[in-house]
Amino acid sequence: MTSEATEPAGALTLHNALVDDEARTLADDVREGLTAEFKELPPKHLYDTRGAELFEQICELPEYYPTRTERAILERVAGELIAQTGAAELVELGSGSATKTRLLLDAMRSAGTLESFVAVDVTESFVRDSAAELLREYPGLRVHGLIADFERHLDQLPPPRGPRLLAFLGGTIGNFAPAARRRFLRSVCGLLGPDDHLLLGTDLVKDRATLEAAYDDSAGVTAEFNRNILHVLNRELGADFDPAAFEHVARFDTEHEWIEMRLRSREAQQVKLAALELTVAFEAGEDIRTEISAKFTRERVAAELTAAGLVLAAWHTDANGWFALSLARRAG
Ligand code: SAH
Ligand code: AVI
Repeated sequence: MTSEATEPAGALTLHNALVDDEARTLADDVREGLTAEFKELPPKHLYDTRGAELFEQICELPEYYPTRTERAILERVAGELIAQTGAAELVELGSGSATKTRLLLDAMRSAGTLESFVAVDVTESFVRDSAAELLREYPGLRVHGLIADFERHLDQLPPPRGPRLLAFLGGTIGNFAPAARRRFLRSVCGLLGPDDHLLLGTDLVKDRATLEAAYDDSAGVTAEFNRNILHVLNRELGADFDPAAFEHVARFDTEHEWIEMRLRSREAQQVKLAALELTVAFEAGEDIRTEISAKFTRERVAAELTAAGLVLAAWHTDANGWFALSLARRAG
């Protein structure tokens, strides 16, 4: 472990919480997910280096409104959020390339509170590259990169360096199944001290056509992102998936109010996963669910925060009501 508590200003520390552990998680997740009656893979395995690049491309697509909508909200309210929280440390979970992060860091710098930034992401290249870039761009900033699973390793965050703003942007909270989301929000609540806040980005319920286009773009980038998970399994687990034999499917489920991304087998086929000594049979038309992306309302966000011991302190949205940023703190 690094000694980040004693690091001088302008220093970069990195810690990898995954190491060997991660390969075992992939194997366990895949065995469990592909031998179940309804086949499913956890979305975090979409993000190897190629998956991370494809996600970056998705963020630029005309159909994919969440990134630019959240950025526009942040541009408008970052100063107000920092005035309200007095944050000296920004901790970003699932930070990716940390593009929108700059808006918060700029506001902290203008307010004179900026001390440190902690990036937490499962994709090593994202953490290493963004940490190094931010260190260059913000002289004197302490940067800690934590390569970790935010569902399992939040106990490995460094000690806080002042009032903390814990940001979970992009709508990534929507990628949890409901029970995992509740667990996650409770563990976030446990991390917050009386001076700390959570800043949560959530995509909102809207018309089906807009939602489905965002997850099934005309350039086929999201389809490639989805199929990339099969390339991950081929490489990491010696599997022999033919990604072209699976169709990309993205549908809005109105009952659950979430988008489901699936890979649909075009034909009856068998796939071998050598590292698991496992053969998986697919019927023609059979699906693997690779991601859910839940869409929220203000009432749902407030209720889920309350259930986790948090309280909604501010709600910011765009003029269309397409995306929201919620500021929350511990109740009581
Ligand atoms: N916050 C950025 C990136 C969102 S993409 C934005 O708003 O644009 C989702 C990010 O979460 C990816 O960088 C992915 O690598 C990361 N991620 C997904 N599952 C994760 C997990 N279980 N633990 C840590 N990071 C995860
Ligand atoms: C990271 N997450 C919020 C994205 C989403 O919109 O659910 C992932 C994604 N999947 C397909 N396109 C983008």
